[in-house]
Amino acid sequence: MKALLVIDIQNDFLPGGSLAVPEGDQIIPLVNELMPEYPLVIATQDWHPDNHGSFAKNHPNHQIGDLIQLDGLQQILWPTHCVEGSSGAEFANNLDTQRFDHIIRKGNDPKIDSYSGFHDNGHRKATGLAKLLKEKGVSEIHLCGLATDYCVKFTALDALQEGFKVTLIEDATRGVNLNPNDVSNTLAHLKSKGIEILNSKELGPLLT
Ligand code: VGL
Ligand code: ZN
Repeated sequence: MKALLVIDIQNDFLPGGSLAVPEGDQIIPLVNELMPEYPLVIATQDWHPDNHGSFAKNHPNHQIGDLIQLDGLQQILWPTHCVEGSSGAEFANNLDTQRFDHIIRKGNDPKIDSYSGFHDNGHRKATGLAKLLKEKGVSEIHLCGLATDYCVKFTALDALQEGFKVTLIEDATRGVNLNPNDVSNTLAHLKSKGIEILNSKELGPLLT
């Protein structure tokens, strides 16, 4: 059975948000079209306490974009985003959230970031997503959402490691591109690991 994972389509990652992904809003109509095609749809939500260690403002001697060590792991410092309960953390208002069967929140621990929907960045704690997918009999995961070069990437790699067949729907994702080639390098890396990169138009016959 297939499942669609909808990664972090939240206001702060859309144009106008605090960590805006260029064109992040443009994937929403397509994601709304795709969701009804899957027997199981799971959304992730980046969900940080205000004192989260990935926020530049919580490190007075550092700026956005700096690399620091956070509890033993390398961490990029981000603008404050997706603070639990804030409007920036809410799903995009034109996203059809009624189609979600489950929501997985991640990034709650102030001492560690969590790009993947499966584990924190140190693989210290699981979110429960792998267990849920296995209990439902899922063998194949299709991915869409934000951002290609962070949360979508690490969710895809963890999904592969958990033994799922993984497909990324390229036109239903957008990336941050802190460096100009980050998205294209990410897609090449994922492909080299065995993740299929498809356009939504190529999915048709696969969605049965
Ligand atoms: C994300 C940076 C920080 C993402 C989340 O959803 O890709 N990126 N937190
Ligand atoms: Zn975050």
